[in-house]
Amino acid sequence: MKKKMILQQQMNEYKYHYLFTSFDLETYDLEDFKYNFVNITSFRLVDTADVGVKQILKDIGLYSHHIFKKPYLNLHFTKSTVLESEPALMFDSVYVFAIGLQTLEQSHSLTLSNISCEEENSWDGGLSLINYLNAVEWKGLTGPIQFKDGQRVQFKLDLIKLKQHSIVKVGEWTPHGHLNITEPSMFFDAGSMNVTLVVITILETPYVMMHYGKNFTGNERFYGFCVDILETISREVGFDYILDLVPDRKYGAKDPETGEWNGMVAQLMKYKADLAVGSMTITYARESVIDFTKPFMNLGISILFKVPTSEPTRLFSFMNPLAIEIWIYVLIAYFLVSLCIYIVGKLSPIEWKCINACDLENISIGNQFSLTDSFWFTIGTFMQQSPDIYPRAMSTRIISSTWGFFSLIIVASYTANLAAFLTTERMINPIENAEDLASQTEISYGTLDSGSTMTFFRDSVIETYKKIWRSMDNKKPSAFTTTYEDGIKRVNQGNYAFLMESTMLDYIVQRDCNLTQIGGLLDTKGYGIATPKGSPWRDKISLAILELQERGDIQMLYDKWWKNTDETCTRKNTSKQSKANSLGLESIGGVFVVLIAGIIVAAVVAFFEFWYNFRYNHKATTSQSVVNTKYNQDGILESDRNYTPPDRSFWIEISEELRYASWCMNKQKRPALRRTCSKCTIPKGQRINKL
Ligand code: CWD
Repeated sequence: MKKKMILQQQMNEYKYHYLFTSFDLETYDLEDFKYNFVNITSFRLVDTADVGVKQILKDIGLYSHHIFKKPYLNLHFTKSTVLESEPALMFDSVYVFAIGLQTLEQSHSLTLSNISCEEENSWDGGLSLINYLNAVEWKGLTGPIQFKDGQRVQFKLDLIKLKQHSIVKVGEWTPHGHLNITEPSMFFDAGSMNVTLVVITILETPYVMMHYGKNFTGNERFYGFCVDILETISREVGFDYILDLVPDRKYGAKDPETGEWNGMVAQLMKYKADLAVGSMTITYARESVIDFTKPFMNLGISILFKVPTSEPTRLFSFMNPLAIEIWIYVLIAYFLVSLCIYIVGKLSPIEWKCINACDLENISIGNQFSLTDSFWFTIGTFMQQSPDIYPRAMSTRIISSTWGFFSLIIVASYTANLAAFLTTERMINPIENAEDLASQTEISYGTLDSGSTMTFFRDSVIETYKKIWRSMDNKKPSAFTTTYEDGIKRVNQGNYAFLMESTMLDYIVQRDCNLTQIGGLLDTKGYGIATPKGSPWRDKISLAILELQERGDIQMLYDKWWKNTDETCTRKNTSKQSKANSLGLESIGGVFVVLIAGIIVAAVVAFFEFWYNFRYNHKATTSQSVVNTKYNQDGILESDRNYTPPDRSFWIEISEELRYASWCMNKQKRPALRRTCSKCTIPKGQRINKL
């Protein structure tokens, strides 16, 4: 299989084993396979590390320099310090032939006689030369050389294997001793090997922290949540590790202009480390250049902000339980209902009462719903007091009961919400979520530099987040902080919000009561352990992470580093705050609808009552069995036997009545409509003599 095909099929992983039949593996370009733990095994003929081979190569170099003024013969014979097997074999055979000839020359003359084309005359020295060649024993470029019956019998083949950084000799094959493997561990699974991985990390409380001082060296310097996880995983999977800090103290972000990566991502891409452990977020951009294990922790971006100050107590705080528009609507409803009762009372004949009913001399008729009484009646009902006016007509009763129901709901809602307001401390919170943050300019905000939070806003297509990014990007001095501690410091100074990862945010707000989380999570993602692309450790570590999660080990470690410390601050329970909100129209608007419906029904009923009365009086005027009335100077209706009302239509009557009502006071002219006093039934034939 060609190298290109192996790469195309992505068969360059630790799962694949290749046995090369060529003796020239060392001369191939294996850069693409080196760090992927692909198993490549082969034999080699020329051991360039051998002292004898080195000496021969040195001599060839000197010779070529002497003859061609070049360090090596330019015959595609060599490639830097390695030697292809074919030229090496050629060199050895020429050398052996030269030794044979040299030995032959000592007993034979090497001048050749003429050759005849007719006769078959063999060369006398030929047999001797074969014998001398068979007798040659020499150590050439391809190892020890010895012949038996014209066959080379003494030679060795080195068994070689591709290790992470180079090709190493792992055994030897000889025709007599057969295969002797000197490095058996090289053929075992990476899990059981005694390997030491280079692990890079970044300081981030409580994930990775550092002991400073001479007493701590090597891996002992580091401690924290991620260090504990790494230690547990290394025992599970079976590897040793050297833990060190990433040189530029960055997680890793791609420069959009140069396309270059920095931080831990760059270190893994350059194969300078085998693993990157820390609060390293799995992102799409990173996943395309390095590999991540399964996440060991889930999180999202949130807003860290200073705890808002308490709202100062105001003189009119008692109004807070209801929204201001509700107060206005209640006031409007009060005026409307009072006027309606007044008008409906006037229209409804039942609301007209005889005064001095049995004194036929002074009989007069009055209405209990004067304008001031209507207002008094409505406010009395609203205040849950029983006023001394009792509506008698159906229309006025409908309005009264609807208004009573309205008052009951408003007063009950107000009382309940007032209790909540009095028991909770109100806070002034200038921002509630990311939208609030984006739409204001007073509070500045930022993220950690070159981290996934920064790239989240930079690459987002959501308008709010794009706006946040533009604001942060243009901010002078920079909105980005080199460490998250800087961000917290700026939040504590005030007027600054820090967009950060929720796990870290939880850790901070549990310890600093002056800080709080604003809103929910803007996204969801996870922390994983990063490896170079194609690393065999990725799957093994992923399995270990899943096992640790299922066993609850990761939860226990979380509790250890987040909760079981004395540093946590005791916070007042602020959960009630959000519940004590002013009641708005959307909560109690329905009660206004009921009230309006009641007013309309009452108006309709009043209309029919008026109509009924009109019909009744129309008939009565002809029979003369009722007392006709008129208004005296004091505005009281009085009976008037001399008064004969004009015979007018219903519509003129009702408009007259409404016009009278709109004058508001009783001290007006007599209305056109004749009123009846039910209590004053006049015996047939008797007439009222006097007003
Ligand atoms: N990181 C970040 O981008 N924002 C944060 O608030 C914290 Cl605590 C860390 C780095 C991030 N985890 C990454 O991998 O880039």
